[in-house]
Amino acid sequence: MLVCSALLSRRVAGGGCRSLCAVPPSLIHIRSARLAEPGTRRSDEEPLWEETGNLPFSRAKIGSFIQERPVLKNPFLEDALLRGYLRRHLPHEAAFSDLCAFGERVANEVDEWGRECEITPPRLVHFDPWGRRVDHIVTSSAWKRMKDLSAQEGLVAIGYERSFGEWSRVYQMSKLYIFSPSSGLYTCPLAMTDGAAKVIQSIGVSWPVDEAYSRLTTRQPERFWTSGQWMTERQGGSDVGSGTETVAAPQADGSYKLHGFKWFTSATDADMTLTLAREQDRSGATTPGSRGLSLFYAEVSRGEDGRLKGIEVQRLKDKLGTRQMPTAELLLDGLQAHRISEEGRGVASIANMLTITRIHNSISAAAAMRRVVQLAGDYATRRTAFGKLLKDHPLHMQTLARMEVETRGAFLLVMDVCRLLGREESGVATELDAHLLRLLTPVVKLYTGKQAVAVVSEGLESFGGQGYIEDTGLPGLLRDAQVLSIWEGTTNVLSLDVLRCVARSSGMVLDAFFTHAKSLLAGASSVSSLSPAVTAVDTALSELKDFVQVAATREPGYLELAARDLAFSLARIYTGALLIDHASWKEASSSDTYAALRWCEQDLCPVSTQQARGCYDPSTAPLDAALVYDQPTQS
Ligand code: MFK
Repeated sequence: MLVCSALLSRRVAGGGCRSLCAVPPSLIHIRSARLAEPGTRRSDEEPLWEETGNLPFSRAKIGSFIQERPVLKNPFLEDALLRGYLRRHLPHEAAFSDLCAFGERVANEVDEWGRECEITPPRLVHFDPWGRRVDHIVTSSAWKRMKDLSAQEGLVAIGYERSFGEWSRVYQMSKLYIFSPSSGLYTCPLAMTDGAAKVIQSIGVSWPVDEAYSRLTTRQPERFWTSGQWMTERQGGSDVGSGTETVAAPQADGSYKLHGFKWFTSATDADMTLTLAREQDRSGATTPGSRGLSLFYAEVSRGEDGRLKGIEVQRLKDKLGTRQMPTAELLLDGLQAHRISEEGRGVASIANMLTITRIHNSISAAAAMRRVVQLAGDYATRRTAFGKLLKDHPLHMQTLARMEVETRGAFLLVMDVCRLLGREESGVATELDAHLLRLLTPVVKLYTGKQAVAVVSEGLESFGGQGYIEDTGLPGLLRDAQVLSIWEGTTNVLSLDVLRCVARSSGMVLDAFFTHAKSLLAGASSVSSLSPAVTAVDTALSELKDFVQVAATREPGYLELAARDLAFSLARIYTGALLIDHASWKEASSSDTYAALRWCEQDLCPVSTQQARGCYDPSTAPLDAALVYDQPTQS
C-alpha cells in the first residue's frame, strides 16, 4: 500500500500528465482507504478493498506500472552525425530523400521482419516425407522478404551502378548502416554477394560468371542472387593456406568437380558461391599451402529428383548469435565448378572479397553501436528511477555519452574506408588512397569489432534487467555483435595482416598513414577549441613514428608481439584525426567538437606506452606463457 502511494506521488512529482491520467480512479480510492485497519470499515460508505476489487496485485491485477519500451525512430533522421557527414560530402537531394524514406521503412516495417527472422530461425529438413534426401534449408518468410527488399533498395546494386561517382560506396554503406540492426542478419549474405560481385568485376565479367554478375547486382527481386563465400574448412578458418583440403578434379569439358568438406558456410541458402580448392593434376596430386589454392565459382542448384547437385548439407550450426541466418556444414561431393582465378592464385583472388566483407562487417559493427545508443537514449527519456528520468541523471548521461563517442569514432573510420573504396573503384584514387585502403581495411574491421561488443554490452546494461530479457530484442544485439570480431579474420589475424601489408609495401602504407593524418590535422590548425585534440593526435603520431623506427631494428618476434597494440594505435590516431577534421567543418556542431576532444583524451598510442614498459621484449613471451599455464606450487 505504501509502495503504491509512493509510486503515485512520484508520478505526480515527475509531472507526467500521461502517467497521472493513466492512474485509474480505483487507485485513488485505495489511497483514501489507507488509514483503515485491514478488514475493518471506516464508515458504511467505504467498502472493503476486496469487495470493490480494488486490491492491486490480486488475481489478474498486476499493479498500475507498466514499463515503457524504447521506440525505434527513423534511424536516418535520428542520426545527427550520419546526416552531417552526408551533408558535407554527398549533398544530393536524391540520396537524402532515399535514405529518409528507407529509414522510415526500416523503423515501421523492416524491424518487425528482423524480429521475425530471430524468432523463426532456419531449420534443416534432410528428407522429404517419402524418404528422399532433399537437404532443404527452410527459412522464414521474413528472411525471404529481406532478399526482395535488398534487391529493390539496391543494397548491393548501388555500389556497382555508381550513380554518385566516387561517393557511391558511402551512399550504399549508409543504407546498409541504417538497415543492418533491423535486417535479421540479411546483411551477411549481402556482404558476400557484394564481395562476389567485386571479385567477378576484378577478374572480368565474362563467361561463366557474366550471368551471375548481372544477378548479384540487379534491382529486380525475381532475378536477384546472393552468393556464399565458402572458405572455412575443418582445420580452421584463419590459416586457409594449410587448412583447405577440398580438391578440384578437372573434367573433360574444362569444368571441375569439387570434393571436400566446408565446415562453416554462412547464409547457405545462397544461389551461388565462390570457394577455394586445390586443383589435382593428372595423377591426383595437389600442391600444398596457399600456392596450391585456386578460386572456383559454383552455382547451387537442384536436380529433377529435388536433391542438391553435388552438395550434402550435413547440419546447421548451433551458434551463439546470428541465429536468424543459416550456417551449415557442407559436404561437397562432386559439385560442378569453374576455376575463375589463375592456378594457385586463389587467396590473392578472393582477397577482394575479403576487403568488401570486412568493410561490411565494420558497417554492421558501427550500426550495432548506433542502434543501441539510439534505443538507450530514447529509453532514458521514458524511464524514471530515483525520482527522475534517466536522462536527468548525469552519471547515466556520461555513460551514454561515452558510448556515443565510440560510435561516432567507429562511424567516421568506416565511412572513410568506404570513401577510399569508392575512389579506387571510380578510378580517381591516388597512390596514397590505395595504400590507406589496404592498411585501414584490417584496422577498421578489427577495431570496430571489439568496440561493438563493448558498446552493445554497455548499452544492454543501461536498460537494467530489461536489457537481459530475451523478448525485448536487446540480448540478440549483443549475441550478434560478438561474431563481428571473429569471422572475416579475428583480431590477431587482422593485426598480423597489418604487419604483412606494412612489410609488403616496404612501409609505404605507413607513410601514407602519417601523411594523411597530418593533412587532416592541418585543416583544423586554426580552430582553437580543437587544439587539445590536435596536440594529442600530433603527439601520438610522433610516438608512433618513434615506435616504428625502434621496431624496425628489432627481431620479427618483437613486431609480432606489438601487432595488436600497433593496430589499435593506428585506429585510435586515425579516428582522432577524422573526428577533428569533421569538427573543423564550418557547419559542425558543438557536439562534434566535444566528441573529438573526448576521443583524444584516451591513450591514442598504446603501442608506444606498452613498448616503454618492455611488453614486447624477448623475455615477455615465455613469461606470458608461464602466466597462462601457471601451476599450483607443490607443497
Ligand atoms: C555483416 C557482414 C558480415 C560478413 C559475413 C561473412 C560471413 C562469412 C563467414 C566466413 O566466411 S568467415 C571466413 C573468412 N576467412 C578469413 O577472413 C580468412 C582469415 N585469414 C586471413 O585473412 C589470412 O591472413 C590469409 C588466409 C589471407 C592468409 O593466407 P596466406 O596464403 O598466408 O596469404 P598471403 O601469403 O599473405 O597472401 C597471399 C596473397 O593474397 C598475396 O598476394 P600476392 O601473392 O600478389 O603478393 C597477398 O597480398 C594477398 N592478400 C592476402 N590478404 C590480403 C591480400 N590482399 C589484399 N588484402 C588482404 N587482406
